Amino acid sequence: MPKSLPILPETSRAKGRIDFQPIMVNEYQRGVADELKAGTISKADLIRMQRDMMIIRSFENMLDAVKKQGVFAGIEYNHRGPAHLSIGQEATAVGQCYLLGVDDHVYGSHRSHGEILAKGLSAIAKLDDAALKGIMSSYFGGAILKVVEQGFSGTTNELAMDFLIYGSLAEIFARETGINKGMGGSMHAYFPPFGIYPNNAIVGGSGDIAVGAALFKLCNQQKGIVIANIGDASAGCGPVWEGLCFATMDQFRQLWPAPYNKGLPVIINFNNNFYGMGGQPVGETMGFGMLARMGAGLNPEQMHAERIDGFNPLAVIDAIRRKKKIIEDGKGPVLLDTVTYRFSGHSPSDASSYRSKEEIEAWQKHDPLTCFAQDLIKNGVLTDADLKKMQADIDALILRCYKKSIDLVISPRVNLKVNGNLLEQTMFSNGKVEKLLDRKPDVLIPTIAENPRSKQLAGKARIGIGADGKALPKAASIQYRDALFEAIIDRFYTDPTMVAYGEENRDWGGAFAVYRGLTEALPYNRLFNSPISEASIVGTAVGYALEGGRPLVELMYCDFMGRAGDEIFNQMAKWQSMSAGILKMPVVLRVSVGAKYGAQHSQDWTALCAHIPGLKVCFPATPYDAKGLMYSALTGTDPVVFFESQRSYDQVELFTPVPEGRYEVAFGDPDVKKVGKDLTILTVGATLYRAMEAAKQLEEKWGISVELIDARSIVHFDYTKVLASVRKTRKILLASDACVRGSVLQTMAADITTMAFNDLDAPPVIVGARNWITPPDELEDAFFPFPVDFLDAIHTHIIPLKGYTPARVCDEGELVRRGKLGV
Ligand SMILES: Cc1ncc(C[n+]2csc(CCOP(=O)(O)OP(=O)(O)O)c2C)c(N)n1
Ligand SMILES: [Mg+2]
Repeated sequence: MPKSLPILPETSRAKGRIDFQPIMVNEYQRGVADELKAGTISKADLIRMQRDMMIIRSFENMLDAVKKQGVFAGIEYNHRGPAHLSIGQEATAVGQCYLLGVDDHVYGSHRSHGEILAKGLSAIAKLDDAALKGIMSSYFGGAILKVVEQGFSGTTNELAMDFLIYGSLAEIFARETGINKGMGGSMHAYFPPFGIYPNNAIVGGSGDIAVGAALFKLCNQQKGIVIANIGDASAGCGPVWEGLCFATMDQFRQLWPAPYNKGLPVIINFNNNFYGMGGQPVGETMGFGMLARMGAGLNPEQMHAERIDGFNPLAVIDAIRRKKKIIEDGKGPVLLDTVTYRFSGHSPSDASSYRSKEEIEAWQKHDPLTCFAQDLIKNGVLTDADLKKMQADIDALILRCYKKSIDLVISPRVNLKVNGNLLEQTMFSNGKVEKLLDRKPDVLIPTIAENPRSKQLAGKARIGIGADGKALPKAASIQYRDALFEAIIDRFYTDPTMVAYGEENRDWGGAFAVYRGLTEALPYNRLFNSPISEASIVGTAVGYALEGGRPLVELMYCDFMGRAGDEIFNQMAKWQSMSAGILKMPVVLRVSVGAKYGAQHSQDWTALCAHIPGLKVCFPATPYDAKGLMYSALTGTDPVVFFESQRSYDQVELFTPVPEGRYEVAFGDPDVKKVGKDLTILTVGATLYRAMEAAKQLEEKWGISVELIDARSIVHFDYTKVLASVRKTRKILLASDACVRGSVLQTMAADITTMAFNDLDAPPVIVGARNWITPPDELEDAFFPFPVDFLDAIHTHIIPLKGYTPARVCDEGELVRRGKLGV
């Protein structure tokens, strides 16, 4: 879309051909002798790599025994949770981590115990004693350290290994002394001080999150690279492809200004063990033949894709060394197809019905642990006796950690049955932060006041009602979209980490002109168009936030939320609590609710978001509330789904003048828009204005005084004002544009009934959209709630309105009929 990139028919229509480059397959064919001769890896490091692979193998053998037999080393334990083991895959993890520092971040999958240990052991080998002590003593106030110190004698480095092994095992066993207090568990554990970032139980989940992590590093000039470790079968997941598309966007190098004009520092690494659970990508569920081929279609560099031998740790080191250089030269991203094999089943209950014994045995003959050990012995790096001693030390380490981690006194579980428990504290972090890094924000216009849009707004009234009490012309007053703009631009000038992206965010000015004026003010590295990839818009935002930044992303229509379902519901919502509050998720997701474009562009899905624990959800209806809530969202530390109605973008303020400067509207605080005494109407979103019209008719025609409350936010929601109102009026109607069945209004009505049953003269009544598809705009009055629907419901269920005949029947018989038909 940028005018600097003209699309010309002469070039677009010219005859030509696309030539692909060869993709290397297992190019590395060297061994220990070659590396020693070249002096690339020291003997001590070679020995450590063998040790680390053996630690991972012993750790997982122990878990395998616990899961299958309920006993390890003669000590019984029943582990109820999952254990997806990677026995056989150790060399891929250890080789990958050899060159990585703590600033290099790895994201993983459901099968990442080995990757956690490999990254941790690599970090421990690189950090000095002071750094290790600092990490261990500050992490959860030294709680894990206290356990591992007990009865321990050895070096700090060895203590750190106990810390890592015990902390990981305690995490898998759901103990408070685990690295995520047991809230992450086997599939979601992480430990940021060692550069171990979220492992994800959603197959391919890291495929877009890691791209967002790399975006953070690029946009904020942070050190290190990011690696996504995902399985071969995840190559079929939409979000993985979306992550790849996002990662390879031309704009990074073509449009972004220096020093940001570099490829994303990310390696998408497929740990290719040739199976999903039982399905086989090659020959059955995919068609790529070799996974590395995928890189060929993504950008002219083919993502520097390569197949490498993950059964040889040296081959993996060689690849990471070369690919890191490519990334440091600004030429990322990279795709790797790392060949490996799991001897273990997908999970302990897997009977390997999909593969033969002979196949497993053939791979076992190539077992990296024995093959690498033999190579080390052959080259005089290790002796058999060294190897035996190494195994004995590892056995003692694993047993020590096992005994401590199953002991409920040493390793208790979190008590979730008391008020203020861990999850009550970590579902939301409720922080307030003006800026997330101390850098100067990149802007193109020195001050907000000089922005052309700000100048234009400076001449407008701050409320849409003139001194004479009459409505001003719409253009004379600040509108809802302007109020959002004011909050957003303010944050851009304060928080250097803030970035905004989504579809048509830049030159277009945002789909609904909220961002008009931002294009002039912000360089590409802070405001850009994304691919039409809703999953990666949200998924990358999750990664960006996990790394410490503040993304403001947008879904053009609420209806597109399904495309980003996992990213919103499983990723954005859950990582704060799954990390026991270590990491924050300050993602603000703007979602526009349509009204005019029919069935797939006009749905209010607040209920979906409110249903998922961990998301803050708001739906302001007025410019004042929109600006104040946006300011709260963009200074908070929690994930927010910010609903905006397309009915509202040109709405002027009718209640409270919109201040020019900063102010907050707190989440959870509904607003009494009009005081009344006979009936409470509680609205969510743009329905407020139709409720106002209904209230006017009720007062003028029937003398019923309505108290009008705008929910403003849905999660949180403080019922205090609503209950006080209901205790006064003894009647309440709840209204929104969402389909009634399963809506947030149902929850609110049920809660109000529970809390104020004795104070009510009638049941709380809900007026919403019908449980239909949204019909064309021309028929909207049959579907969305309009004033007449309020009157019908009030007359039928709350107070008979003298002389009133309902326009549409909505009595018990009708509700039963609709229920039976599911409409
Ligand atoms: C989105 C999603 N779909 C399905 C599953 C169930 N599942 C768990 S692991 C797995 C196979 C994944 O295969 P691959 O990506 O190759 O990783 P591997 O298990 O081989 O490490 C499946 C289907 C899931 N966890 N998430
Ligand atoms: Mg696999």
